[in-house]
Amino acid sequence: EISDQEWQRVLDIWGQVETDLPTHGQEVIIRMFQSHPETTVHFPKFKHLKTLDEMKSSEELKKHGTTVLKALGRILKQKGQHEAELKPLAQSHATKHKIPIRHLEFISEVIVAFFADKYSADFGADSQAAMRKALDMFRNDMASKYKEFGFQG
Ligand code: HNN
Repeated sequence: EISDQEWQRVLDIWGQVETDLPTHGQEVIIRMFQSHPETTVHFPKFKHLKTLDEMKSSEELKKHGTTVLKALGRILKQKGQHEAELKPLAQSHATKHKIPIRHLEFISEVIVAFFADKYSADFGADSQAAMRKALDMFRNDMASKYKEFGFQG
């Protein structure tokens, strides 16, 4: 169960993230690629990006990061009532992209660590814990949907 206060903490920090989705999105994707290189296999279109500088200068990577954070923000704003937002995403990630739940966990870790670095004053222990709960819920619900689509994740 996620309390109103916890959702408030999640959406407060999200408000800061939304002031610049492309920069935040870029950083999340780059941190994920660097800390979990196995996630790059899902992205043939980024295979040519070898160095950190190349990743940083890729407009395509930035665009994808924006897409991911936009989708995540839409979900978080539902405060758990996210069936309509989640279903199509679970379908494409299960049946088309075949993204293991483990990889969803990687990005969750990256998001919490990055926000904690960047917003140390406004994203303290309670906010981090709230964000973790929200991302756990997202991932659990993705996992159940995956099973409905016949993907074990
Ligand atoms: O559903 C779709 O296929 C639309 C594109 C999309 C969206 C809205 C993708 C997406 C693609 C297709 C990219 C393209 O066609 O340009 C791929 C290959 N994702 C992946 C792969 C991996 C992946 Mn994700 N996504 N995504 C979204 C939206 C949101 C979204 N995706 C995620 C993770 C962790 C991974 C593994 C590396 C991911 C998350 C967490 C989210 C936020 C809800």
